Amino acid sequence: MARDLTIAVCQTGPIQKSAQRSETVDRLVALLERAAAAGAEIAVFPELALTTFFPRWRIDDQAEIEAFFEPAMPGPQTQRLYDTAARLKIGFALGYAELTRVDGGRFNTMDLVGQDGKLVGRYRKIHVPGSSEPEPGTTVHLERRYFEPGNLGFPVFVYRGVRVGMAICNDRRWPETYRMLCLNGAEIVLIGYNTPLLLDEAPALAHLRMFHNHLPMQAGAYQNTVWVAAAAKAGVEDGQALIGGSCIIAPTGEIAAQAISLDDEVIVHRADLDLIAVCRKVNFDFARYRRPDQYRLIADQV
Ligand code: CDT
Repeated sequence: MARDLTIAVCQTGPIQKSAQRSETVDRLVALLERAAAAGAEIAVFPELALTTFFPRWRIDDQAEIEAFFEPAMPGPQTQRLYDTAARLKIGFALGYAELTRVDGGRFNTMDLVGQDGKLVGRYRKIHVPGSSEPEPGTTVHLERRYFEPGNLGFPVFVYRGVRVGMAICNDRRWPETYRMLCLNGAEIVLIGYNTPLLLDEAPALAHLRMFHNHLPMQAGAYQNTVWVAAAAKAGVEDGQALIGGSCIIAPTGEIAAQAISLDDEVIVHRADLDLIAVCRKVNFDFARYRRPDQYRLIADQV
């Protein structure tokens, strides 16, 4: 029997610092409703989809920092999104800043929520980029000030019978992300990102920002025979331009659907999961051809 899953990517436009959480959740609910109306069975939202991308600032005030974090998911402000998922029977993956209840850990996290509005699984960003203090000549990007590196590995969860993994922004540039997820059996990788259009440290690469967005995701999809669905937070957010280019990529490496705006936008594609086996047979039959005994350095050397 043919297997498929209809995926929606819910790109958002900028979420300014001045936006109330309730306004932002309104936007996410509207996107989820549009995704469901278009026949999607699962949706992916951006990284840190509930707030502005606050690591662009050095903040010292702990109360101000904590206001960007979610101590519980769902919480009073986000419950409506989960209720919408259950009502419309569409699950979603949502990026947010997680404050752990027990020990106050802080992670850049993405949760996968099921068609019943209940948590299916959690991923915490492994490749946390930037620094903990501003560095001269470099775009301020202080994720390492606010987030610990993820400690949950690269888990894969069963969603409506489909094996789904997640990755967050900078993770998408690393081949290890896709290989780990796919060795764990992923058939679909859901990604959220916030990517500045311009980097002070590399003006010569400015024209390549979108190419370098799609290149690793297309390569990751192709080399691991997996579907990739990636949602950007796009547009000018608190004075910083973020790239869009949200997309759905087939295991062939082809872009099957792509956003055309820098605003709230939904793109949808029916992912043919049988294509994975076809692509795997052509070039990437892991069980038959991979040579892990020859790859030791990949795991042993940074
Ligand atoms: N959010 C995130 O991971 N952004 C990074 C830019 C880092 S610039 C220091 C990215 O890879 O898009």
